[in-house]
Formats: sequence, C-alpha cells, structure tokens
Amino acid sequence: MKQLESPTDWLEARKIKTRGREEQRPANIFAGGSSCDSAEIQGVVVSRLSVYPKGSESAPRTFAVIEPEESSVEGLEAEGEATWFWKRSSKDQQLLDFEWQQSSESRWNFYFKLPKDAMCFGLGERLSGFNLRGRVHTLFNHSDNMHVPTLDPLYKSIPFLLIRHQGRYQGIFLDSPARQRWSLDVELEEQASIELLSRRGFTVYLFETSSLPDLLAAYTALTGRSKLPPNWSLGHQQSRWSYPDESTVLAVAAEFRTRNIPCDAIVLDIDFMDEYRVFTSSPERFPNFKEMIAKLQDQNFRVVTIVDPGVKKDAKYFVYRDGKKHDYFCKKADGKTFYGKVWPGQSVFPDFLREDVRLWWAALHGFLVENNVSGVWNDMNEPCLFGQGCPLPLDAIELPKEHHQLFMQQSPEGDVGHFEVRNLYGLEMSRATWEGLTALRPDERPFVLSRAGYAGIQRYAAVWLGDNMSWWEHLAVSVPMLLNVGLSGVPFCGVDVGGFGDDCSPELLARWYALAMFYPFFRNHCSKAGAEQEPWSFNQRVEDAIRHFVETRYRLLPYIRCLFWEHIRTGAPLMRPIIWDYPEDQFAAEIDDQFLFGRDILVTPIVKRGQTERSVYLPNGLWYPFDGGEPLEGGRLHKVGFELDEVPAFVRDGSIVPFVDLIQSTDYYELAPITFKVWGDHAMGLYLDDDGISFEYEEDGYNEWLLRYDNGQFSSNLANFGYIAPEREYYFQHGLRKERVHLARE
Ligand code: MIG
Repeated sequence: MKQLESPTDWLEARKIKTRGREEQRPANIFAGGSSCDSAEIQGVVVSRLSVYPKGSESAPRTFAVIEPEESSVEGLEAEGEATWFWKRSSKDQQLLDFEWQQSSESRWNFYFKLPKDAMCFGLGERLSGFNLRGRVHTLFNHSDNMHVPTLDPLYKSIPFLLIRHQGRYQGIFLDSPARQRWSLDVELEEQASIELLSRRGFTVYLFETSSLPDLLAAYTALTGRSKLPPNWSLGHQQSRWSYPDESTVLAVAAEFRTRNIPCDAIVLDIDFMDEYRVFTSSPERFPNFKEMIAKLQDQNFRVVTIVDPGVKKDAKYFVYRDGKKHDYFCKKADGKTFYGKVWPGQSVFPDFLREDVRLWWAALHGFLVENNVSGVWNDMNEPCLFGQGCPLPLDAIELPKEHHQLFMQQSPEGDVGHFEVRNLYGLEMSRATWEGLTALRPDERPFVLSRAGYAGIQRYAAVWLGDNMSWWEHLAVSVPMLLNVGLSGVPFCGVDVGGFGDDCSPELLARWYALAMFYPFFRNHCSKAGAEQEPWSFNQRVEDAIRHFVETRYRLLPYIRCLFWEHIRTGAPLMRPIIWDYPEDQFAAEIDDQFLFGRDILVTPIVKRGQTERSVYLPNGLWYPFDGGEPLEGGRLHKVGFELDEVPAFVRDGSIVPFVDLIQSTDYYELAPITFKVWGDHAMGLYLDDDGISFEYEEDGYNEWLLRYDNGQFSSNLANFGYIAPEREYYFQHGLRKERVHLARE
C-alpha cells in the first residue's frame, strides 16, 4: 500500500515526530472553518472547538457525544487559519497551551505542553502502565493476540486524556474516529503532540482544571454512562473457546453446583454455531439448543453467546441473502461488495454506521432471544480480518485514498472511507446489539460484551481486554489497564481470568481469582490451545481458595450494585486509582499495583510468582484487613502477607459495607439476608436496592438508605422508596456483635 504523497511530506512529518518544538513544525495549510464555544458541564468548564477542512461546512458528527444541554455559553469565533489557543479563564489554565494546525490534506497536528511533573491517564486500553507519559499511543482499533509491553494499538480507541498536575486535572477529548497517534513527551522536552489522519474535520473538547471525580463526571455527561447491568451479569461467568457440545456445557455447569462454586453464566464461543454462521446454532453439536438452555436455567445459569460481525458468504444462508438483498454490507470504493476472511471463510461486513442496518441486525437477535440466550458477546469487531496485520501501517503519515481503506461506509454525512470512521465500527455493532436486546426484551436490561470500542462504548456494552496470556505479567498489568479503561469512562470491564493464551498454573489461577473477584466484569476464559482452567482443574487447595474468592465476590454483590449506582449518578468507575480519593497524596499517584474498589475497599493483590507477602501502601487513616484482624495505620508502607486463599484487600475505617448471605446464583439474591458490616466506631454507608433486572429504576423503582453507626447505634435513613421488594432480613454487624435491624420505611 503506497502511503506517501510526496517525499517532502514524509520528511516534515518525521520532524514533528521527533521534535515537538515550534520552529520545526511543518507549515499550517488550514483554510477551512471552525467554531468554538464553551459550556459548563457538571461544574467543569468545557471548551469545544469544531474544525472543518476546506470544502465542508461543518465538522462531522461522530455519535460519541450526547449534546450538552447548556452549550454555547461563549460563542467564540476561532479565526480562520490562525492557531487556536485554549481560551484561558485563569492563570491556572495556561498549563497546556493547546494548539492545532493542518499540515497536509489528511493530516492534523496538535501540540500541548506537559509540565515536568504532569502524569497522563486514560486513552482507553493501553499496555504501557498506569502513567501513559513517555511513549506514543496509537488509536486505531486493532486485534493482536501477542500483548507484549510495546504492542500498540489495541482493540479499543478512546481519545480522552486526563492530565494530572499538582493534584488537579485537565482533560482533552479529541472526538474523531479516525487514526490518532498521541506522543506524550517521548522526547523529554515537556511537549506532547497528536497526529490525526483524516480528510474530515474534528471536534476537540478541552476540560478546564477540576478534581478527578469532577472531570469524569463531565466527560461521562458528554459521552454517556452505563445503565445498571442486570444483576446476573455481575456474578461469576465461565467461558471457554469452546465447549464443544451440549453435554460438555451441561457437565461444566453441573460441576459448579456439585462443588458449590457460585456461578451465573456459561458463555458459548464460536463453535456453538453452525459453521460459524451468526444467528444459528450447530445442528450436530447443539441439536437441542433451546432445551439445553432451559436445563441450564433450571440450575440458575444464564447463557451468553458470541456474535461476530462477519457474515458467511453463502447464498443459502438467510442472513447473507437478506443482507445482500437490502444492500446492507460494506462495499469497496469501486462499488463492489467487500469480502474478507474470518472464521466462516469469505465473509461480508454489515455497515453498522447505517441506522437501517443496525435495525436489521438488532432484529436478527430474535433468534437468540427466542432460545432464551441472556447476553451477547461481540468479538472481532475492530473489525479483525485474517491474514492482515494492522490495516494501516503505524508509520503512515497520510490517510490512504479511499480505494486503499478496505471499504466504504455510509455515515450520516455521506459516504466515507472506512479508516475515517474505523474506531466506531465495534461501538456501532454493540449499539445495534444493545438496541436489539432492549427492543426484543423490553423488561430486561441487556448484557452486551464488546472487544472493540470508542468513546461512549460504555452506553452499550461491558468490555474485556482481549487475548491476554496466562502470565504473571498479564495478571499485574490488568490493574493499570483496567484503571485507565475506567478513567476513560468505561466502568464495566475485566480481563480473562486465568489468562486466555498459554497454560495457567495452579498458583497463578488462585492469585488471579484473588484479584479478579474485584473486576467489575468477572469471567474465566481460555483459548482453544490452553490447558483447562476451570476452578477445579488443579488441586483441592487451589479449588478451595478460588471458592473463597468467588463466594466473597457474591457476598459483596450489594456493594458492587451500589458502585454501579454511583457510576450512573456521577460517572465514577468501580476500580479507581488511590488518588481518586486522596488527591494530594503524591506517593499514591505512582502506585499501579493497588486500587480502590469503590470508596471503602483497597485491593492489594499478589501479582508475582512465589510471593506470599508484598509491600502495601495504605493512604491516610486506619485500614482493616478484609478477612479479619487488627487495623493498620495508613500514610505509609507495610509488609503484608497474603496466603493463597486470603482476600488481598483492606476496608477503610468508618465504612459500612452491605454483604448478602452466600448464594450460588444471583437468582437467590432477592430473598437472601443482608448484613451491614461496620468498620470502626463512627461509620457511614449507602444501600440501594432494585429488582436487578428491569429499567424500573429509571422511573423511581428503587430504594435507597443512608446508613450510620455512631455511639454503638446503627441507624438507617430512607432517601428513596419506589421498589416494593420481597421481604428479606437485615442485620448489622460490628466486630462480634451481630443484630437484626429493620430499615427505615419512611
Ligand atoms: O480469532 O472466538 O478475543 O476471546 O475466544 C480468535 C474465538 C477469535 C478472539 C477473542 C477470544 C475468543 C476467540 N476470538
């Protein structure tokens, strides 16, 4: 593929890449238009700049953004070709000196300052550790199953960067689904730059200084928040590529019940289909698909199935035929249908950017809903094609012409080359899925899981981070990766527990569960080639340890549900860096192997082979070991031992955490007693309840209590009462004292 338009372009771009200084920047050829305004979103001032190239009349729409209601406070006009500076409302705002220019027909450059002590977070899915500073981050959805530390890009692209400077935060959201490369002071010159390859324009949002929680609140007000997930999807999920047939699936499910390891869902990977045809099931291996699911439901399991975007080219296959008839598949620039090779062989790809295509795809889920499949897993939706590396070479400095962009897509502004909108493909597929499930089962909140994504993916799907390995390094890196995913607005996330590729070891699996019980999305998954890693695959000791972690996860479900409530109200992720609550703690800012799970639990996993103790940093205050014991004083490091079956976490002094009695499936959640565990002598907490499945909570169908413990007295204050719950028992527990309580009814 020829990328370069002229050798001079190449040289100029090299210069920008290696040197960020102004005098070496290429000429600015911008001759289009722009508009600029600002709004206050959730208390944070956000400036918006829309830039469109010569020949267009407005910046493209990209779907990522829900229009802020109170937009256009300022109505500043950005002068034609002039460099546009971030409007400064106070001295404090001069930090970034954000500038932009156009340096070729399809290339835009952005520059901003990164003070020496500034740290960078966000940008979605990055393998490079918590602080993203010091390297280049490419945003171009791409599937690669060898997750070495230098791998770039990955499956998801979320162009939202959070910059921490002296305990305060600023944000940049470059809303364009075209290829972006963010170079975060690679040259150690306190300069960062972004290169965007697009012939369309862009909109960039600059968030003025705020706290980290406020910044997330504003960003998620702009790009949307998750809905409450169905209760069952917060349970333990078991997956494998692939359980080959019905009897294996039923046997695996039975194993959970006989061994008393809680589990809510069995996930079916690609082999459940009829020769990888989406929206079918194999007549040979899953001949009684619906009955099998009914049997699983009798044992309180749900079924999640995979749905890939590639539709098998097969004239006898209804999805292919129907899609062809209506012209729903992507075409090349010459107007001919695009075929690419994936699991089903030659396949076609729906153009999910089109509303009519999304509606059609949504309706196809009727097959799954009729069979009582509960959740849908979207894989390969970058989209990933066999036999191809990254479809745009990393060193490309121009956007290839349309006939080199795989295929065309129809955006609301008209036809556009795929690379202009590539990062939206997975999001639009998951949106179609989410909308389909919502329409087909209006009384249930859908569960959709996606591999690819763009800003706003949280509105439609949970995400997992693709093909990790059964390596200790991948256990460790899951913490900073998921922290950055959460700070990029996506709360419902996890990685394959036990690792996808390679063989998991007994010790690794136990330690992985010890951490993963705090992943918002909690699924054991393993590749075809890997050794078995179901919880019982090794010895009794490991199985018992895993049982303890999974049981603890289930007991924590009321707390986890409260954390999702917090997300829908404030945009907060569930997994948070310590600096979320301790903004001034510079020492905590460096920590990427611990995290806060909500406000009250600090998770301190063992992520190294053979290790039985680690140093733990506790922020200010008193912290109680999760599994019991004397509290430790915070504000310093401690050496702490964690046995293989010990929960590696601490609870904050002054918290009240709701625990539910042990259940094997969330089907038993509603009636199970709840105990409010109190840590410390003065404590506060929150407890919310709803039916766990419908959208009633959006219409006031929930109950909320503020809990207090003071002077040996537990009390509850009703904040909302809109859900008539079945009767269950409540207790409070403080140390050895446990008593029945009745929650306030008014
Ligand atoms: O080409 O469906 O990341 O979780 O098991 C591999 C088979 C396709 C990649 C996913 C993985 C899944 C696998 N898929």
